Amino acid sequence: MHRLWTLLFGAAAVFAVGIFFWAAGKSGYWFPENVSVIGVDIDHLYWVITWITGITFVVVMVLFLWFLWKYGDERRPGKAVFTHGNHTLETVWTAVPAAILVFIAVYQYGAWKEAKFRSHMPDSPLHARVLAGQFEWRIRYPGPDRELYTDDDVEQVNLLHAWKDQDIVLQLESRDVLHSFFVPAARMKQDMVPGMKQNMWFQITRAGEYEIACAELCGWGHYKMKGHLIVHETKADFDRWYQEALGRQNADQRDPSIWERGE
Ligand SMILES: [Cu+2]
Repeated sequence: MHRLWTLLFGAAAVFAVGIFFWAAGKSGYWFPENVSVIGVDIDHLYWVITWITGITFVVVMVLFLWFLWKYGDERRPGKAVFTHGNHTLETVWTAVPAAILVFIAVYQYGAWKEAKFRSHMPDSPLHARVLAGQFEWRIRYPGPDRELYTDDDVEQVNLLHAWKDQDIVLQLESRDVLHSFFVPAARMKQDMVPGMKQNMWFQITRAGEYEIACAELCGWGHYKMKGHLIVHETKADFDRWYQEALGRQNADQRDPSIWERGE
């Protein structure tokens, strides 16, 4: 009977590992293709850590199942022997994970510095301010004068426009609870804390439309807190879009009927 359980446990572990490899090889089940400069390093780190934890998982599971199998035999003669630890073994299994953690800490330092250190923030003008709130992203562009809250600002909900190969520098703020600004295709994520201004920066290498998701459970509507990052081919394309959006916004604001609609 015990051995049947061992087989069942073993089957669950093999199944989990199998699913992992199956999903990893299937597009749409894993991360979207990386389209950012920093994403190359992040993906590399992701796989280094996945291999370390994966190998550890397999070794631990094999040992675990082997012990279950060996000592699960009811016909084993004699009494069970209890032991009270082994100093050498304990030292080894504390030192090895500690060494691995120190290795990861040192190894990831370069990528973390590029992605998050304020001293590595590109020296480019602010692209947009992102104000998170339950349950939307309000995105405000400073416009050609590069100043927020002036007449040439454009404000949109859930749409972040930019252009290819641009240093996109964002200012992130939350007006209510914790949110997290996540662009999976760029491998960038930043928590947003009410009362704090955070910066985020990245560069997209391919024009297209990418998902922006909230990665912090922020309330009942968390699931629908989704935006789109639209990357134009050139800055000229972006500027064309900007002028059009600005014109439309100003026309709407001048149109008095907008205030009467539906009221
Ligand atoms: Cu949220």
